[in-house]
Amino acid sequence: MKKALITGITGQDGAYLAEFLLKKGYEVHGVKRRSSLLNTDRIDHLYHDPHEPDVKFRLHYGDLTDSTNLIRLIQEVQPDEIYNLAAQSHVKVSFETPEYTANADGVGVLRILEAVRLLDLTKKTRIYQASTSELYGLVQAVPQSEPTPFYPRSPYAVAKLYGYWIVVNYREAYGMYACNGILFNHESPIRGETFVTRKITRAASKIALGLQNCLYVGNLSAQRDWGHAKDYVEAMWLMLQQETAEDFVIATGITTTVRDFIRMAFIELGIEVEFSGKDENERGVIIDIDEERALALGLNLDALRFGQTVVKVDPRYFRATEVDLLIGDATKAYTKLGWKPKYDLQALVTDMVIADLHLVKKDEYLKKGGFNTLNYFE
Ligand code: NDP
Ligand code: GDR
Repeated sequence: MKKALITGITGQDGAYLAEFLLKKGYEVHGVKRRSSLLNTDRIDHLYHDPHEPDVKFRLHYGDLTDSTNLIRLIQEVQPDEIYNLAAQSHVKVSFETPEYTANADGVGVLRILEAVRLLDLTKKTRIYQASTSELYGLVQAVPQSEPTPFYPRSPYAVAKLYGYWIVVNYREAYGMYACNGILFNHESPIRGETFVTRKITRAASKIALGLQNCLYVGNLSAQRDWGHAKDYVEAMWLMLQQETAEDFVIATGITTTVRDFIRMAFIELGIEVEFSGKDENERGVIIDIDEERALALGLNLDALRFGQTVVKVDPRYFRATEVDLLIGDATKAYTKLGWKPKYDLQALVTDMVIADLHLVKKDEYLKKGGFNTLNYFE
């Protein structure tokens, strides 16, 4: 039975990858940071009491900023495969925490590579590094593929640039099986709530139920190549099953503006939104409501009206330096890995909106029954 060690297990990709590898028969070890509250919601369905027999999924405390911890964990687990998914992964937040981001997202990668080398596991342990389309940053050429030059545009991307190159260097210097997945944006119903897609699908659901008035966003014209995280974790695994380690772009090849993603999310709920105005004054207004669809979804029609402003721009969400356009060319992955995404953008939007609508309704139902919060301070 193969053993995998996943850093970032509590994140979106960590959860989907753990589920994927467990289905493949792996023993999965996840690295989790200590936090004052449990933050294992995404992986609770995979967890079993470690006292039960034959437990295939185990969690360990750890942190990418702590080398001795990583050395001990890797020694203990002796993994066949390490998936380094842990990172301070929010681009905007990286402008506020640049040093920490460099430590975790850049030097953290080195710590893993060094641990494997020091423990003499270079021939046994294969390493996947979560690299990113943010490396392309300021557009040099489109679509972006493996040979496209990098031009990072945030402390996050610069840290990931170090991670990318240190993986290449250790592969060349020590013959390690280490590779970079240059993954374009991938989303899902368990995407972090502050990334733009999830922020949109949650807000659209709340607005449709009359629980929120308006969605405030930043740059509506940014274009992203959005795929589904479920498809992308399969590509990570495929990269570690090849004869030789190589780096791969993973993308859908379709790019969409934030504005169009918003339109699609509202349309899913039977609400048509039209945008007008420019830059900071741009806004999205309801121009049509498909009442049949809205009623079928249990929306609050009384709370929705034509002409209602449901999207506004708030410059606080602008970035000091922006990545305007990402569109990936994953031909190498199609040919060499035999990878192809199963979800298109429409299927992704539907999956996210329906899941969020359900979640918001559930929260509201619990709130009405007085069950959704425990008020410790009353
Ligand atoms: P998430 O933000 O959902 O998850 C990040 C994970 O890393 C969380 O489990 C988090 O733990 C953990 N983490 C953060 N800092 C540390 C640290 N210092 N030590 C240990 N663990 C830490 O990200 P995603 O799942 O979306 O992304 C996974 C990886 O892929 C990241 O490296 C990201 O940069 C990269 N990536 C993501 C893309 C995407 O579109 N999703 C595209 C390309 C690359 P906690 O729960 O405690 O915060
Ligand atoms: P990104 O994702 O920066 O591409 O990084 P995010 O969803 O945060 O932003 C995408 C684009 O939308 C614009 N935007 C907003 N973004 C957020 N978060 N909130 C807003 O209100 C908003 N309004 C407009 C942004 O400016 C940007 O252009 C993600 C992360 O998962 C990284 O870890 C990963 O490496 C890359 O994707 C590929």
